Amino acid sequence: MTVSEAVSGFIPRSYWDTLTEKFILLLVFSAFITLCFGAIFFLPDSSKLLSGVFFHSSAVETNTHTGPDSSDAGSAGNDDRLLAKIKKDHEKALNVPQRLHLRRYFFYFKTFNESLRFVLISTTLHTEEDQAEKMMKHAWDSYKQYAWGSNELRPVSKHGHSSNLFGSIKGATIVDALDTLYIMEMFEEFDAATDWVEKSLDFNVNAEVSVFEVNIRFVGGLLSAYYLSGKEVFRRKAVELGEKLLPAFKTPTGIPWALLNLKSGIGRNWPWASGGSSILAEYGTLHLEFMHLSRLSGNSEFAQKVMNIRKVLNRLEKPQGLYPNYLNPNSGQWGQHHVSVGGLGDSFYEYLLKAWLMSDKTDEEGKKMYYDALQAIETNLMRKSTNGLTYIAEWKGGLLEHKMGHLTCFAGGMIALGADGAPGDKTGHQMEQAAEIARTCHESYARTTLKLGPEAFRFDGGVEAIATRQNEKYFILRPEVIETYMYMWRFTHDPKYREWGWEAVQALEQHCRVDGGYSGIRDVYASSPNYDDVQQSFYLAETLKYLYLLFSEDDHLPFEHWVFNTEAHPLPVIRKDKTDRPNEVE
Ligand code: DMJ
Repeated sequence: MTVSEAVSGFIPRSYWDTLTEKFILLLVFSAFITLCFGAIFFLPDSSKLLSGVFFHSSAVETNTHTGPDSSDAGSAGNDDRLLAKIKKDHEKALNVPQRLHLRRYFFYFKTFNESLRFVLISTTLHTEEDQAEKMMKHAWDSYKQYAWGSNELRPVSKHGHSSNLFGSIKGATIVDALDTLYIMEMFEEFDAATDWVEKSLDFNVNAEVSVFEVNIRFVGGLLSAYYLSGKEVFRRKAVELGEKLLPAFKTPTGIPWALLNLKSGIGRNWPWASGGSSILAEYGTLHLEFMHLSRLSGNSEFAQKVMNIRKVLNRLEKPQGLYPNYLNPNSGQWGQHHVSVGGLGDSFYEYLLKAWLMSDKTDEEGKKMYYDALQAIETNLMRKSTNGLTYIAEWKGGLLEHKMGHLTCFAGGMIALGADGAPGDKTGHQMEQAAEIARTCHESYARTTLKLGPEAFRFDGGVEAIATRQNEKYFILRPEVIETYMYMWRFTHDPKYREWGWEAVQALEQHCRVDGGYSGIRDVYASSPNYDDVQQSFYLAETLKYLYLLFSEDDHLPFEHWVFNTEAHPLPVIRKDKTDRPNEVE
């Protein structure tokens, strides 16, 4: 006999039934209350969950020290200084809109800054990441010591070097390196560079410059420096230079000249370019910077100029859907039918894809042009060697030249970056293509004596991924292969990409590092390096930055918020929602 049975004998049945019901109800109710409290105390913090979905943790959050060295007082002090520095930079920028009276102003740094979703200070510093920073320090210090103010450094003879691409504009290395210094938290060096820009960077020169080179290195470098630091001088200089480039578009079609005298505004094309043509990779690599110039100046002319280039291209018949490298700016007709994803063509394709990504995926025209072009490239230019190496050949009037340039190796990263948006279920296919190209480019390094890639390698005459011509055996510190490793690492996390990047670091240290900086080499198949004595500005802008990012956390300049211009200068995605003003073209 149970207790309830015993008790029930003294109490009327109906009363007992009512009591049981009430008891059960009470039990259910208290269980419910316990559950609710449990949910409040034990479920994960919902605000953190939301911030994971909508925002990346801010620099401030990551440095409240969840990282491995949170107990390290020295490091905490460092972080505090860095945070104070970043805050100061950003605060200065908050005054920007009030100071501008000249034009209608589209861009609000404060709003932009509040919506910044990238981490400026990583929580962990890998040895490899550290190594990239040490290399940057050596390259920068050497430039500063021997060539300060010149465009580039001659690291062996230890003096300045100037190529005629920049006319008599000076300081290409300083402007190209600004954002790398900032990203690597080399703030003392960044401040020295800023000071030089403020006092000495001068575009009032009576000299002819390459519109493309000046745009990707100077305009791109200044824009990134502005978006990272918020310093007004960079915005002002970028817009000033952009305005000086506008006369290049004074042609019957609006397709710009390759060369422009910044004082007279007179333009012309390279004398060697087919029938006076402009070059696809040059006029096609202005879009990202010019859209940002319109946004930062309120002057829609920049955007109109680059949108017009699209119009001209879209009116033209394309052989097999391909874009020839030469286009006459007077007649609007194609020149010689030479198609390449390397030199003369490369960054045109890159900018179609990135224009779409940078527009917060609203630029449907750019998107369509990119995926259509990539399909035509796959059909007509992409081939597999006898031993299974995928490469992108060059196309000359329907005939293939089975050669791939170091420059073409950027395509692995580009295809990976675009794979996610590929139409018709092609994402997996494009990721495979990207991985195959990365493997081929790695082979082009692995098959040399010095373990650095040649300028161009061939797939004919019984060779695969090897340079056969003496004038294609040089290596000038180019970034494209490392760039592709960086994209592939971010998208796949396959450790081989970091291993390959590390191989490149070792080869650079062993064969290109000299007492006065880093030098290119003339023959990667020779048993020891013969230096060309030039430290290219893109070595600091691109090669070392991509190496650093390859070994950084993924939330360091995440791709969903930043797009890299072709010189590796990060530009923010222009948001279509109200958190930021769109790049309206009137
Ligand atoms: C860089 O200036 C840019 O990446 C450009 O698009 C191509 N060449 C160099 C680096 O190799």
